[in-house]
Amino acid sequence: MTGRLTAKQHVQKAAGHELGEVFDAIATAARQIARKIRFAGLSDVIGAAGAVNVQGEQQQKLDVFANEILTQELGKVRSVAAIVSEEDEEPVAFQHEGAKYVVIFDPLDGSSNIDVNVNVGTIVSVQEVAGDLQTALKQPGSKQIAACYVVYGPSTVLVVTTGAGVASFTLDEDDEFVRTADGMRMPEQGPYYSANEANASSWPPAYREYIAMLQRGELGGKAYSSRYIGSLVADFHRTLLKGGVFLYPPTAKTPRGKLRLLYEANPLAFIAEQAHGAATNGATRILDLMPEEIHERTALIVGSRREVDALQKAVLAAGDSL
Ligand code: P6P
Repeated sequence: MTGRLTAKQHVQKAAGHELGEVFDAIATAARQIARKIRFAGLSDVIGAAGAVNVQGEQQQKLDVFANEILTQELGKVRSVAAIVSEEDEEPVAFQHEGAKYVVIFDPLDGSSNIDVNVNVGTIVSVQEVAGDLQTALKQPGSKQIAACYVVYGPSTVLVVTTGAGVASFTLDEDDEFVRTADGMRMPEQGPYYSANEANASSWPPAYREYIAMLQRGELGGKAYSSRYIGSLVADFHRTLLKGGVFLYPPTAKTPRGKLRLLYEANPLAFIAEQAHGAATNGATRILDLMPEEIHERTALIVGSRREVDALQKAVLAAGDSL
């Protein structure tokens, strides 16, 4: 042990015992997912599970594994009333009398990248269940109690906010998530923009003009490089550490955006804002969006405040908002 705080101890200190237990369950699940991914090539867990999930996407075997582990570990925590997963059509409620949290997650985002050994991740949002579950799931992201993601890469890193800043934890040789950064701040402006430019022809024009403006170095005289991994958690983690902007605009195929509001955009927007960054759907702050259904999609532009503010200004001026 390095004498550093663990994720559970950090969350307990920042937000109390009950939430500490929730994050202990998430860390326990993440350890098992990380191990499964690390040795994926040696066992029969690569590739499709032969089923299609609620999103109509080919379920990968590791999606199923990650979903089962997170559901199992969170199901043991008395303060968790229910979970919502990208992999399940409906919420899964537990018989936990008086439980106050609903945990909403994408168990393994970007899992199709595992076959080529690219970073993938788990993304989690925690909301409070004051009344009934359906009401809790219609709260805006600004009501989140906590959020985190795990990026499974050369190292396994857990990044957490409980509303008092952003901390990161690295899985150590004792298989413990130990704190390696606290009070994380996204750089004011970054060197990278990150988007799938193959979709540019179907973006609203303001987005194309915005990228061209960055390429010309007209935002604060900054010359930009492009970085796109195609794994949301990896693209976000780089943006958090190095600054810049990640964009998934509306496209012809996904006019309401591709990414999911409840378990992708909201938790990452919460972490971004806690690190002095910003997140919008092009017209509205992500954390102000009022969800209508648990799997709804949104456009997502997230990153350093300077780039995100400039994008939202350009989209609103062009009247391109959704
Ligand atoms: P595209 C992965 O499938 C994912 O859900 C996110 O992790 C990623 O940001 C996005 O889709 C990539 O989408 O259309 O660029 O392949």
